[in-house]
Amino acid sequence: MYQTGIDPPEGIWWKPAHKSEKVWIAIAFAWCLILFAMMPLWHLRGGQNTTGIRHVVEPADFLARTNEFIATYQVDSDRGMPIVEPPPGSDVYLLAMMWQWRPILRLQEGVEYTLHLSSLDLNHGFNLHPLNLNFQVVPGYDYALRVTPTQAGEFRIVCNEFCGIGHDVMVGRIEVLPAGAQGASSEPDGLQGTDLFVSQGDEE
Ligand SMILES: [Cu+2]
Repeated sequence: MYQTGIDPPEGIWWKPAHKSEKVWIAIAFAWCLILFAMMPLWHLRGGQNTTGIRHVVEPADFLARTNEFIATYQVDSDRGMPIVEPPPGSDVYLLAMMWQWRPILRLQEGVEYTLHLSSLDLNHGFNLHPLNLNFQVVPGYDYALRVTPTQAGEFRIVCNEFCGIGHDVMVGRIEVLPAGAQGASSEPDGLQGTDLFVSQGDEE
C-alpha cells in the first residue's frame, strides 16, 4: 500500500530496542547527569575560574580610564601601539576593540597585578598564546582579574570570539620581564610549568 505518512502503518512495525542499545542510553544519560553536576562543582572546586572583582562600567568610561593609564605609564611604542610599563602591583588596563588589544603591556614576573579587562564594542575573547588561558571580554563589564605572571617572555593575545572582518588580525601582546629585572620579588609559590597567570581569590 502507498504510505502517505498520515496514516500509521498497521500492526507492530517497530522492534523493541536491543539490550545493548538500552544499556548505551542508560550510560549516556548517566554521563549527562555527571556533566551537569560538574558545572557547579567545577565552579567551586575546579580552580580554573578566573574570578575577580566584577563591576559594571560604561565602555566610554573604560576607554577614558585606559587612555589615562596609557598616558601615565607609556614607555615606548610599536608601530603606533603604546607600550605601557605600570609599576609592580598596580591596576592595569587592557581594552579590547575591533580589532586590537590596547595597549601592549610590559609586566614583571612574580608580581601580582589587577588586570582590568573590558571591551569597547562587542564580545571578544582573550586567549593568551601559547598558554591555555581563555577569558570572555564583554562590553559594559570591568573584569578586574588578580593575575601574577609566572613566566618571563613575550606572549600573544589572540581574539578567539569572532568579532568581524578584522578578527583574524586582532592580536595583542604582553611582555613579561624576568623577576629581579627591576627588583621584583622572588618566585611565587605553587607554580606549574605552563601557567603564566595564577589567579587568586574570589572577592565581592
Ligand atoms: Cu575580537
